Amino acid sequence: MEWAKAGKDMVVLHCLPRGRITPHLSPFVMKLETYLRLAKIPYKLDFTEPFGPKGKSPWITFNGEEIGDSQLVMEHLGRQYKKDFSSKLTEEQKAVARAFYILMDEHLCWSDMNYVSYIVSD
Ligand SMILES: N[C@@H](CCC(=O)N[C@@H](CS)C(=O)NCC(=O)O)C(=O)O
Repeated sequence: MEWAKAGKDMVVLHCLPRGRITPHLSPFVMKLETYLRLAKIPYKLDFTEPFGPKGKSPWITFNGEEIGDSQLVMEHLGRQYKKDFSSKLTEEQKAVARAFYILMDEHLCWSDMNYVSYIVSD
Protein backbone atom coordinates (compact mmCIF):
# COMPACT_ATOMS: atom_id res chain seq x y z
CA MET A 1 0.00 0.00 0.00
CA GLU A 2 1.28 3.44 -1.04
CA TRP A 3 0.88 5.10 2.37
CA ALA A 4 2.61 2.31 4.30
CA LYS A 5 5.88 3.91 3.14
CA ALA A 6 5.20 6.71 5.62
CA GLY A 7 6.51 4.37 8.33
CA LYS A 8 5.28 2.73 11.52
CA ASP A 9 3.18 4.90 13.84
CA MET A 10 3.19 7.77 11.34
CA VAL A 11 -0.25 9.22 10.72
CA VAL A 12 -0.87 10.36 7.14
CA LEU A 13 -3.60 12.99 7.19
CA HIS A 14 -5.28 13.15 3.78
CA CYS A 15 -7.06 16.41 3.08
CA LEU A 16 -7.66 19.17 0.56
CA PRO A 17 -4.95 21.85 0.19
CA ARG A 18 -4.60 24.57 2.82
CA GLY A 19 -6.64 27.78 2.59
CA ARG A 20 -5.18 31.00 1.28
CA ILE A 21 -5.66 32.92 4.56
CA THR A 22 -6.60 30.10 6.95
CA PRO A 23 -4.72 26.93 7.92
CA HIS A 24 -7.53 24.98 6.34
CA LEU A 25 -10.95 25.56 4.82
CA SER A 26 -12.42 22.40 6.30
CA PRO A 27 -13.44 22.66 9.97
CA PHE A 28 -12.98 18.89 10.23
CA VAL A 29 -9.37 19.09 9.13
CA MET A 30 -8.78 22.06 11.45
CA LYS A 31 -10.16 20.03 14.36
CA LEU A 32 -8.16 16.91 13.54
CA GLU A 33 -4.87 18.68 12.82
CA THR A 34 -5.24 20.72 16.04
CA TYR A 35 -5.75 17.48 17.95
CA LEU A 36 -2.65 15.89 16.36
CA ARG A 37 -0.55 18.92 17.30
CA LEU A 38 -1.90 19.13 20.87
CA ALA A 39 -1.39 15.40 21.39
CA LYS A 40 2.10 15.60 19.80
CA ILE A 41 1.31 12.69 17.49
CA PRO A 42 3.64 12.56 14.47
CA TYR A 43 1.82 13.11 11.18
CA LYS A 44 2.36 13.96 7.55
CA LEU A 45 -0.05 15.75 5.26
CA ASP A 46 -1.15 14.38 1.91
CA PHE A 47 -3.01 16.65 -0.50
CA THR A 48 -3.03 14.20 -3.43
CA GLU A 49 -5.78 11.87 -2.21
CA PRO A 50 -8.10 14.05 -0.12
CA PHE A 51 -11.20 11.85 -0.23
CA GLY A 52 -11.15 8.57 1.67
CA PRO A 53 -12.88 5.25 1.26
CA LYS A 54 -16.24 6.79 2.23
CA GLY A 55 -15.82 9.71 -0.18
CA LYS A 56 -15.26 12.24 2.63
CA SER A 57 -12.35 14.39 3.69
CA PRO A 58 -10.36 14.18 5.94
CA TRP A 59 -9.25 10.61 6.47
CA ILE A 60 -6.04 9.00 7.70
CA THR A 61 -3.84 6.03 7.06
CA PHE A 62 -2.16 4.69 10.16
CA ASN A 63 -0.15 1.46 10.39
CA GLY A 64 -1.89 0.01 7.34
CA GLU A 65 -5.40 1.02 8.41
CA GLU A 66 -7.61 3.51 6.59
CA ILE A 67 -9.87 5.48 8.93
CA GLY A 68 -12.39 8.15 7.99
CA ASP A 69 -14.35 10.72 10.02
CA SER A 70 -12.40 13.21 12.13
CA GLN A 71 -14.13 12.21 15.37
CA LEU A 72 -13.56 8.46 14.89
CA VAL A 73 -9.93 9.17 13.99
CA MET A 74 -9.43 11.17 17.21
CA GLU A 75 -11.06 8.43 19.28
CA HIS A 76 -8.91 5.76 17.61
CA LEU A 77 -5.65 7.68 18.07
CA GLY A 78 -6.68 8.67 21.60
CA ARG A 79 -6.85 4.98 22.50
CA GLN A 80 -3.62 4.10 20.65
CA TYR A 81 -1.54 6.91 22.14
CA LYS A 82 -3.44 7.27 25.44
CA LYS A 83 -4.23 10.82 24.41
CA ASP A 84 -7.94 10.95 25.08
CA PHE A 85 -8.37 14.50 26.35
CA SER A 86 -11.86 13.63 27.60
CA SER A 87 -10.75 10.69 29.74
CA LYS A 88 -10.84 12.65 33.00
CA LEU A 89 -14.38 13.92 32.47
CA THR A 90 -17.29 12.50 34.42
CA GLU A 91 -19.97 10.59 32.52
CA GLU A 92 -22.20 13.67 32.71
CA GLN A 93 -19.44 15.93 31.36
CA LYS A 94 -18.77 13.43 28.53
CA ALA A 95 -22.45 13.54 27.60
CA VAL A 96 -22.39 17.36 27.50
CA ALA A 97 -19.17 17.31 25.44
CA ARG A 98 -20.78 14.88 22.99
CA ALA A 99 -23.85 17.09 22.67
CA PHE A 100 -21.62 20.09 21.87
CA TYR A 101 -19.54 18.08 19.38
CA ILE A 102 -22.68 17.01 17.51
CA LEU A 103 -24.06 20.57 17.61
CA MET A 104 -20.81 21.92 16.12
CA ASP A 105 -19.96 19.14 13.63
CA GLU A 106 -23.41 18.27 12.36
CA HIS A 107 -25.22 21.63 12.54
CA LEU A 108 -23.36 24.90 13.25
CA CYS A 109 -20.34 24.17 11.06
CA TRP A 110 -22.51 24.28 7.92
CA SER A 111 -23.43 27.92 8.61
CA ASP A 112 -19.68 28.60 8.52
CA MET A 113 -19.71 27.49 4.87
CA ASN A 114 -20.96 30.98 3.91
CA TYR A 115 -17.67 32.29 5.22
CA VAL A 116 -15.76 29.62 3.27
CA SER A 117 -17.46 30.53 0.00
CA TYR A 118 -16.58 34.18 0.68
CA ILE A 119 -12.90 33.28 1.04
CA VAL A 120 -12.89 31.03 -2.04
CA SER A 121 -14.64 33.56 -4.27
CA ASP A 122 -12.54 36.50 -3.04
N1 LIG B 1 -18.19 13.73 9.86
C1 LIG B 1 -17.12 13.93 8.90
C2 LIG B 1 -17.50 15.06 7.96
C3 LIG B 1 -16.47 15.26 6.85
C4 LIG B 1 -17.03 16.11 5.74
O1 LIG B 1 -18.26 16.27 5.59
N2 LIG B 1 -16.12 16.62 4.92
C5 LIG B 1 -16.53 17.38 3.77
C6 LIG B 1 -15.46 18.42 3.42
S1 LIG B 1 -15.36 19.68 4.67
C7 LIG B 1 -16.64 16.42 2.59
O2 LIG B 1 -15.82 15.55 2.44
N3 LIG B 1 -17.68 16.57 1.77
C8 LIG B 1 -17.82 15.77 0.60
C9 LIG B 1 -19.16 15.10 0.52
O3 LIG B 1 -19.94 15.21 1.48
O4 LIG B 1 -19.41 14.47 -0.51
C10 LIG B 1 -15.81 14.22 9.66
O5 LIG B 1 -15.88 14.64 10.83
O6 LIG B 1 -14.73 14.00 9.11
